[in-house]
Amino acid sequence: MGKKFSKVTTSHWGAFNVFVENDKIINTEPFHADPAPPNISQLVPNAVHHSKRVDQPYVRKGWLKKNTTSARGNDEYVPLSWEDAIELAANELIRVKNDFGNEAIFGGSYGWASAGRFHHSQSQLHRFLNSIGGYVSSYASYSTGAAQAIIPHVLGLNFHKITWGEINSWSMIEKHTDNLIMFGGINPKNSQVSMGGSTEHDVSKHFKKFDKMGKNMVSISPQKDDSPKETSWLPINPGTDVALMLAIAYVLETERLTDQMFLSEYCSGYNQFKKYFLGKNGNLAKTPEWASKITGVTSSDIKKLARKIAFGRTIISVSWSLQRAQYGEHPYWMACVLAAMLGQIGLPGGGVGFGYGAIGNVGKTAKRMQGPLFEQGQNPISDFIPVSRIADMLLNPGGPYNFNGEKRIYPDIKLVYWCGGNPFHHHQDLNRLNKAWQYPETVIVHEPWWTATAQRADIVFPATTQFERSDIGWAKGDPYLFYMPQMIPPVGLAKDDYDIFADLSKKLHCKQTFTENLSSEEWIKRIYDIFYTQSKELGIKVSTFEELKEKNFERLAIDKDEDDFVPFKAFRDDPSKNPLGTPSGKIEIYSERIAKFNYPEIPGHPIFNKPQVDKKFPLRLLSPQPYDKLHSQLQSAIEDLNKYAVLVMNPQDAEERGISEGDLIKTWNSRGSCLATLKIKKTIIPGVISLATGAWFSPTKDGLDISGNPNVLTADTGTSDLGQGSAAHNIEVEVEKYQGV
Ligand SMILES: Nc1nc2c(c(=O)[nH]1)N[C@H]1C(S)=C(S)[C@@H](COP(=O)(O)OP(=O)(O)OC[C@H]3O[C@@H](n4cnc5c(=O)[nH]c(N)nc54)[C@H](O)[C@@H]3O)O[C@H]1N2
Ligand SMILES: Nc1nc2c(c(=O)[nH]1)N[C@H]1C(S)=C(S)[C@@H](COP(=O)(O)OP(=O)(O)OC[C@H]3O[C@@H](n4cnc5c(=O)[nH]c(N)nc54)[C@H](O)[C@@H]3O)O[C@H]1N2
Ligand SMILES: [Mo]
Repeated sequence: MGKKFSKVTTSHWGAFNVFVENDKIINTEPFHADPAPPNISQLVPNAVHHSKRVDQPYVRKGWLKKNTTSARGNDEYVPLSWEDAIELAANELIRVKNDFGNEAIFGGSYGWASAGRFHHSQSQLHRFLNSIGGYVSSYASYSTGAAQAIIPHVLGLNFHKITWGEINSWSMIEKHTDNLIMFGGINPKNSQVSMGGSTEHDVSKHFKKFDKMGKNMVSISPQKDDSPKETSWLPINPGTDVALMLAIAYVLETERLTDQMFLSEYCSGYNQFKKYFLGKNGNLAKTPEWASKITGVTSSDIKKLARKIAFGRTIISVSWSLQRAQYGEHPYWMACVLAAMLGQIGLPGGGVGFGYGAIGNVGKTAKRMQGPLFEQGQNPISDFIPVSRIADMLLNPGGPYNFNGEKRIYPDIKLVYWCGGNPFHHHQDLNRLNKAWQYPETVIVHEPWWTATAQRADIVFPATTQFERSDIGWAKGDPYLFYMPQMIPPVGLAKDDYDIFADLSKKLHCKQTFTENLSSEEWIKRIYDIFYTQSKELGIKVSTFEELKEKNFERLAIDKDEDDFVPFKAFRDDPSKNPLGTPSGKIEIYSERIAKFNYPEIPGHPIFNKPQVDKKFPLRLLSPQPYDKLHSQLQSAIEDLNKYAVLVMNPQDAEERGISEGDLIKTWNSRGSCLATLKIKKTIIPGVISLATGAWFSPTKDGLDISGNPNVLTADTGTSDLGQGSAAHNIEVEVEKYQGV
């Protein structure tokens, strides 16, 4: 490290130049090859050197004194030396292991942490916990919990395999698609981000091109801003997409616009499903007139849309947000059914699309190769929870719950270990989580910053940020490879997660298993060398480790490989030779297996369930991803900019409530309340408001969250017994001008 230099690094929001002077990051600048660089990097210099960094290890006073009445989130912290902190944490891990077994340790530790293949926080924690005998893990993600459960039943494939394989690339859409029908939009704002990084942000560019080509692009969403201006907007009430899809199905069927051959050859159960939407056997017919009242889309618009998409090549695209809501499995199932009714699955540029734009690398054509990987080892404990059932688990040890056909029992957790995530930003109904969080005997957290989660830990280890260590940067779907150089020395007494676990593993007598006697530098070289050899075997030219270190980054020649890949083509070409992984081998419009689960909210085929309403709270709250940051990361720098949380509302709702642009607004429901600044926009439909995620939960004594975190309002219900996913979107609330100070 010199006195003054600049180098490139990467992050979940892409690559950027970092300028360093006297061991401080003083500036960042966009990466030359990024056509639309996110502004997020601008927060880095302030955030990294911020006073809200955890400067050394700490222990919570009440925990140290075994004071059971002192509450997490409302206590003081005592600074510790590294030696004492490691000793304390190691002894506590040993105690819990001996007294309760490893099945009392929860190490799910959901979160995005930072880019970098070796210093990936969750991998580090999981490898460490595996070395000490395992942990209760978590399954699936907040992003796509419901999708991960329903899609294998319907299409017989793992959802991630579809996202990274069986999907039309942007270039296939460009070449073949006529109708791009986007439920929940496709938003370049969200495509700024991708796990591990997205270097060339080009989603907006695609839309400009599609527009010139005259494609029919319809965004069906409560917010106009959910897709680029080149698309046409069909406003819809949140949580009602399935009603619209059913009415489209009704028109297709009654006007004989379905592909009968496709439905009989490639699908099972259409006839059973047909009875439901046509209104046989005591069902109500799902006519456009029926759907119009529910969705707010006129019946003539519904008919027009159905007739239009029946001709030409059509993609039914569903954003991830659609399934991050109560009953979120249904829109995903129904999107597959619509694409099947149109006979489009398996045709180039046709079928169904999940999560285009949700994260930047979906739909990119770079070869999906295995990147450099830090092995986590085997977890001897098989118990897990669906990821967003954390509060349920802590509140109901030994309690039963349903999940995807299984009757399961919640484990009795005594120790929670979190590294690289912020549950007090990301979980629903934070006041409930706050209660549940008091139950375990010990909570250990590694964090660079005093986040809301760090403030609720018993032992806090100060972690380095990605700028304080070197690593390899690589992401699925991205053609770039980075050597991420260390830019500055660790801030305060921070240590790398790896070194913290190495020290703990020594005390727990598993240092050899955890570290294999390698330093982090040696590990990085080792995992890179394996990647280098594997790439060579695949015929892909990559630099040696030393060369990459010298070059800082390189662009691999891997983009064109999957250009002409047609998802589900093998199945379409020969369904008996290449059946799907469903019980019938076909697309399951009706699923015997799901029907047998006997979940009232999700019978054997997709249905429309009315979102819960409460007259006391007439507005519906959406809580999408923030534009100017990644979740709650670098939030200390955002707070310094006096950028308070912003609540978006239609002028009609504002007028009815006598509130104006810039007012400080209290949003509340039966679960909690929070503050945000009002922004009035016609781009959101009346009756619906939007407050982005990303704040550091900061409740006052009276429980009012002044940070503006929508999760004090959201419901911790699970999408359904099938997926048990996060149901964050579409929550009932009311607002008023805040009268306090
Ligand atoms: N209401 C509502 N809530 C939601 C959603 C929604 O749509 N609506 N979306 C959900 C979704 S999809 C997601 S993915 C989650 C995201 O939730 P999270 O992934 O938990 O959010 P982040 O803020 O990215 O948390 C990552 C944390 O890791 C820390 N970190 C960074 N680098 C390191 C490191 O090297 N070591 C350690 N130890 N820590 C590090 C960061 O400081 C940060 O606190 O939110 C969910 N919550
Ligand atoms: N800048 C930035 N980008 C991100 C992230 C970030 O933190 N910052 N996080 C990333 C992560 S982890 C994830 S999982 C993805 C999430 O990607 P998504 O889940 O697709 O995104 P959201 O922002 O939750 O929601 C997108 C839009 O869906 C609309 N919507 C909500 N409910 C409904 C509904 O019922 N029907 C219809 N038709 N529309 C609805 C809302 O208007 C909302 O603006 O984003 C990623 N991208
Ligand atoms: Mo996510």
